[in-house]
Amino acid sequence: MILNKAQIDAHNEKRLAQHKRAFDFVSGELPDAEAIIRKLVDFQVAIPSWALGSGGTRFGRFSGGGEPSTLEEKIEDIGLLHQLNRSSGAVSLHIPWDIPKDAQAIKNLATDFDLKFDAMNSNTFQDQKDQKLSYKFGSMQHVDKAVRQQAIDHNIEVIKYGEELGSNSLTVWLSDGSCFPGQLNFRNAFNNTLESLQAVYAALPEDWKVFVEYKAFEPNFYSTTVGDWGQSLLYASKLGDKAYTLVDLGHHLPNANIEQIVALLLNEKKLGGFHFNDSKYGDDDLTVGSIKPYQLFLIFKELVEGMDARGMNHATDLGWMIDASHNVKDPLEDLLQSVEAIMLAYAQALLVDSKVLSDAQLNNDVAGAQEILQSAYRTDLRSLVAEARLRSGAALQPLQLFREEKIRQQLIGKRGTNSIATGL
Ligand code: LRH
Ligand code: MN
Ligand code: MN
Repeated sequence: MILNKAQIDAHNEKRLAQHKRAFDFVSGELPDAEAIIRKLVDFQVAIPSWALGSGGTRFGRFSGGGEPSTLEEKIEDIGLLHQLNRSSGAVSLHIPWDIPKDAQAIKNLATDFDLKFDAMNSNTFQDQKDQKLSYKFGSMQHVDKAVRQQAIDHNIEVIKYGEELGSNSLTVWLSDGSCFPGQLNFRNAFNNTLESLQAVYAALPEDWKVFVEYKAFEPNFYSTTVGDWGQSLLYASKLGDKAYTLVDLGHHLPNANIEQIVALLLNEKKLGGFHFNDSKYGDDDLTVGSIKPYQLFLIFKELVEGMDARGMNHATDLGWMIDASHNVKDPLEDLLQSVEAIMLAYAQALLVDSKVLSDAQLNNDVAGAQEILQSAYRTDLRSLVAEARLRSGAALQPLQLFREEKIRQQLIGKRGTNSIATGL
């Protein structure tokens, strides 16, 4: 392991007095800081295996060096993140980018780092080297039944890998759609996709869930066959109780009210999982909270309220995953920032007094309702999130420790400057 407990302790020791001052100041003003901290300690966000290398754009890719080139190295990187913040205790794998050659060995390695396997992701949006039929014109929607069957078989294979690793959910994102009017019969595309998903659903183990991820556009630019939450909800409803919608924050048309979508999906018992990221224009996959942190808070406010209304466990009843990666930052620093942004938004949402807000709503007190939300959002809860980390044995300032210990330089020393992570 690159990092040991003594290094974390030494880092925390140096910052303890300053942290205590900030923490005492904030927590003294809160009605129940301890309840928030307990929830923060439990909350874990899965790290996607495909975010550990520099994500390229279609114009270029600039590796920072020391990228993990095997599944083992990816798990080591996620283990490192989890040591630093104790909030990244799960991995989300993408097949075939991360085929486990020896599933038991991979499982053991993950257990050594205290990591679980969250949703497995299938991939029918690229053609692989030895693949028989092409997905150029779609996979589950395809006019040729043989292509649809190939996509079904692939998803069933992904479930098998997931079972070996101890995962219990499958995320299906399809790039299926069309680029030009007339290219596709929408109804046939929908019905073919539904039939294919039904075949995958039939192969789902008893205790598994399937998440149907939607996306408005890209790579298809005229229509997408699972293009929005309405379409995803249709598929999920027709499939059955084990099928849910997955919300990826970057997959909406501009200005979509994602918090309202989340509230309604929860209300319908059909919200299954999340892909966190941020964006300014499209599916930019930028660091969570880097562009629209208030939106992130509003989404968490709906999540907390909706889950509480249904007596759900925040930490375990939805699949929480990051889906972000790009060109210019160190991927591990980027992921530390994303997790921090998620924890902060969650903490702020926990601070909202739902009873007081509900009273304001019942009285049509619009200004009052806004005050309640914004005063939670503007409370600086960074020291609470840090306190949760401290109590779980993580670093008070994970990113600083990553830099102090020159972890990227160590990874480059071990893996070289040209190692390339599989993924986007
Ligand atoms: C599609 C997507 C989907 C994929 C991932 C690599 O844009 O969000 O979740 O699996 O990116
Ligand atoms: Mn996604
Ligand atoms: Mn995406």
